[in-house]
Amino acid sequence: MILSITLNPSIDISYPLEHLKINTTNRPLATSKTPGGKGLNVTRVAAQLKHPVIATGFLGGKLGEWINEQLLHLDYVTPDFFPIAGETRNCIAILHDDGQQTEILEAGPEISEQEAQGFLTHIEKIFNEQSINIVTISGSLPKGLANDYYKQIIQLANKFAIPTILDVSGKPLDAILNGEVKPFAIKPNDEELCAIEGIPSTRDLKILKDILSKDLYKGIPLILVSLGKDGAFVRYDGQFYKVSIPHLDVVNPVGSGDSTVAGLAVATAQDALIEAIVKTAMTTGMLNAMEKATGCINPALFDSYYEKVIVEKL
Ligand code: TA6
Repeated sequence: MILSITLNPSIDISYPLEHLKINTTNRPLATSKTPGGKGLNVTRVAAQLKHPVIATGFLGGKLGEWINEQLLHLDYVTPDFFPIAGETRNCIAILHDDGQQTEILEAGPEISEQEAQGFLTHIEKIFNEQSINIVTISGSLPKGLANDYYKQIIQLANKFAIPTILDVSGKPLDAILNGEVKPFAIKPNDEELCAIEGIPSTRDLKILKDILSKDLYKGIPLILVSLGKDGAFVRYDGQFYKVSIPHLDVVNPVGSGDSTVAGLAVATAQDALIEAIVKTAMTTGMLNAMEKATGCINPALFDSYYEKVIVEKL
């Protein structure tokens, strides 16, 4: 069983537009609204692989109720959110001009000290009562939570010997890299990794290898750096891997990183070997990019794309 943690969920609104016009009115021909925030995309894709998931995090207000309601209808998903006084947010993705993607992400509600503490007790209860074999932690920290809040969650999971996959960026990721408490895996993309280093984004494997060899990345067994159409670069137990993927006709790349995390989580929960873990993760990421909906895959295509992922030891 996966426990997916989304501290700042959202209703993801997608507006496809042929052309985005600035400083005037745009009228999308279609609109889709889905429960989102990175962790809920992880949840949906893991469930599409028929892997049971408990989805948790903070939910509040009418938008929170809508998300909970939607999740209740999904097979393999059990929502178990911690209620808050604030209102859950909306996030907008505008897909326009031949594959461009402009996102408007609300900050979300403010979490009180009491709610922050309450949530830690809530997940401790889940760890005690459910048989969780992996935890995914994804997305931005809502206002009111300290940058080391993810550390507290990982510490709790570590106490129960449950591995964690952390997919966050910016200061919360810095806090983990510079701290003593480590997750099992992280999944930065090239931009996020290079931002930590303060260098322009690069996909040069030699440079990426030098970065991941630094002390800052010690203590994290699995690091998967996603490189978009160029596949991924992986470090697992001190060994480096280059991962190549086939050419894709990309329909909507939003949520592909989250879908990669879903694949990582499912294969890790199934005790797969590293090559299979990486292939599963890349396959779910690719399948998401080929769907219109965010955080969604077509499981019927899984095997054929899985075969096309090449993992080479370096
Ligand atoms: O990765 C895409 C996405 O998950 C959208 O679905 C949207 O909800 C957003 O990212 C949220 O990101 P955040 O880091 O703010 O949680």
